[in-house]
Amino acid sequence: MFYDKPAAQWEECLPLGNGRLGMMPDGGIEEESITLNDITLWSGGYQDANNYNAHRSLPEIQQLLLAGKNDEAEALVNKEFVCTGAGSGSGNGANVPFGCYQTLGSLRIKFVHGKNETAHKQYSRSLSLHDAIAHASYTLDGVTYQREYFTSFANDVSVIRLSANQKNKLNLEFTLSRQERFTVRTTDSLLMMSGQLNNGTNGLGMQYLSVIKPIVTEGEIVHTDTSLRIVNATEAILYISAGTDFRDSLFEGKIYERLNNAVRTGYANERKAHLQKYQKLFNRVSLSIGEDKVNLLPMNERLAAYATAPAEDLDLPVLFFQFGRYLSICSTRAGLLPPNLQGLWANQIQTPWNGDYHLDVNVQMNHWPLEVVNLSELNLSLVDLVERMVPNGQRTARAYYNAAGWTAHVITNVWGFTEPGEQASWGAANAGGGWLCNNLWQHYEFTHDRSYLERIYPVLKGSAQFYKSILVKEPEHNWLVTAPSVSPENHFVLPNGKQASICMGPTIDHQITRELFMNVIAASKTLGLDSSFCQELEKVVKQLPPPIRIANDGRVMEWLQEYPEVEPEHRHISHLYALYPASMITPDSTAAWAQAARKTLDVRGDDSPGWSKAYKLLFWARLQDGNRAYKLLNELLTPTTATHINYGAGGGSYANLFSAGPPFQIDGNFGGTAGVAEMLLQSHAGFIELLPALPDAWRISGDVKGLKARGNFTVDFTWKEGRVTHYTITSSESQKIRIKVNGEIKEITTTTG
Ligand code: FUC
Repeated sequence: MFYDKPAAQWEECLPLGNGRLGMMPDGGIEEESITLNDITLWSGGYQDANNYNAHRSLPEIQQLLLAGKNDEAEALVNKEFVCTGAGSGSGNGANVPFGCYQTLGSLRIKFVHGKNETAHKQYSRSLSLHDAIAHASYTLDGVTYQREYFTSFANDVSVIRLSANQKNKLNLEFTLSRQERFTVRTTDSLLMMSGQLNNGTNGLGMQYLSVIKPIVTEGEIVHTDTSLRIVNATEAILYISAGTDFRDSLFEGKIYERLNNAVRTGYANERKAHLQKYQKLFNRVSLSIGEDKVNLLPMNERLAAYATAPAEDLDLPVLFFQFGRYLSICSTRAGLLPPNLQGLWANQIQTPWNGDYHLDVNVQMNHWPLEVVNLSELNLSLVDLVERMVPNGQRTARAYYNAAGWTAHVITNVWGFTEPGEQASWGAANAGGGWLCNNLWQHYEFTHDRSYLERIYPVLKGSAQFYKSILVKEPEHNWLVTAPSVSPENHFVLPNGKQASICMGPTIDHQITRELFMNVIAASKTLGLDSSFCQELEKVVKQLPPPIRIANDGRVMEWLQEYPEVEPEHRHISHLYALYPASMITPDSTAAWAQAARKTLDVRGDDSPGWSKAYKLLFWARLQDGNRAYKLLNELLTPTTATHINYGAGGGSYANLFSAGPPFQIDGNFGGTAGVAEMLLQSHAGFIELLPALPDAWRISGDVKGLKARGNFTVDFTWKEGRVTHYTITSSESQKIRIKVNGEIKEITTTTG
């Protein structure tokens, strides 16, 4: 990714990250601003926002729903069935107990250049996905200045190397700051910023510390009270170490330890160790489509050119795909936290929607590519997060539904929030817990790791216990359904003309319930556990509504009733959960359902926020319509600079390839990456299929190595003129499997490796 100017907006800065620390330099010439992040830095704190009386109003809410009085039920939900306190603070929760993911602050570097020339020459700024290293360089007054930045996967610090190609020409001053809650200190050779965020109760929330140590060649370091100056040097290396006390009271010592380790290791060795660790993950997958061409256009211009002639730049979708893999590697690691709404990168105190974990598609989408793009272990931070939610989820299940097991609604944070949100229309969705279980299950489907299945089984079982104990019989068909719930964030018109969201049995809930129960049954058989519980689940599955019901107009029904919709083009398409991420619909085995899904998508339309476009791309890939999937992918790559919230439309990509809702939301990147993989390889229908949704524009030729299929198979293949010309399926032990290649299903024996 290459640019010929410094970033004009934050969404043009190049993101670096090592799964914990993030850094986004803007490449400024006279002054550089670098946003710093730590994935754990959250305001707010642990709280119990359960309304323990809520279950008392459950019978009345359910009676109102059974009587078709959804509006009255909704009023009661708003009164009794929401969290106590401020909840998410309407998405602005930085100073309430829910909290907000926040920027760690900015590193500002002011450069003092020579006095003769003011205009720079030969500016360039770039990010290498292959190395996870960014560069900037320019010539001024006859001196070429270079900057190299990386967040090291080795000693877990960020590193910036600044240099001049003439002796003693490097003069600069740097400082650390934040919009609030910070103190800066210096010693002879260290710059430190520390502070404590608001926990929303007594103010004494999470503590953080950042420390920078410069090492200079031929020059000296001078300190002021709040900054360090580097005078007449030729090279300076800034080592930046940072952390928080999130689940770690000994954090300060570790910050200095990492800093000292990196300084001792030295720049060249740190860089080398960084490359080795990063590339171990990144190099697992290679993809090329058409002939490899070197594209020398700066990214802003390249995106603009792509928008008018996508077929001329077949490498851009490949870059976008690999960029998504890069962002996953950079924004999470096993044992830490999953990527949030902005992954790891935030430049505000009040990040949009608190930069939280939204459970009605967003955090799940963040993890959709991981298995197929061969980054399986990066799913484990989500597993940790979910396990830590369970204790509060059990309290929530009891408080609101008097139910066994655990549940979660629409939002969670690093503090284990599982209560409904503060408003019924979006906050009372029941799908959150079950949908998370789908992610946990996918990791098992791809890896077949039995000890992992043993680990997650109690979480899946607890969620199944919850759904089993809350289902009620609806009167028309005697199906067992959830009540109250909502179809995520959507609303409808009642016969009395009023609008409502609260309902009984939204389609997504019973699709999730069915899938979860089937997974728990399969898991219990594999592990030889709980046979009587499974028999009970088997009985309940038979009483659930069918996964897909088709309305009179040929679309998939989103609710139990054919309510008129308030917003037919609504961004959420939750009732197609059965198509993706579940695998209840395939164009061959359930053709009528597939047709209803197509109709549903056509009426919804394609324009929407980035994540919704990515979801539609995945749906069309599952429907094996490569050209429509490609259209959505290209729309996801539409250049934009807009940063205001647009719920309905306008998804695209910023110049740094971050996905725009708008605003910046990383799920569009991850969903897009999953979408490209799904166009090339699918494995959910009982066999591995190569090129299930290849668009005409990509027929020419291609080569992919290292993708993963369910059952722990590694898949490599090449194609020419739309036909697979060579393939290898590798597994640890030789196995017979079914594979669909060039339209034909056959049995093959895998290669061992
Ligand atoms: C869901 C979406 C919004 C936004 C928010 C973070 O609520 O409906 O578009 O993505 O998450």
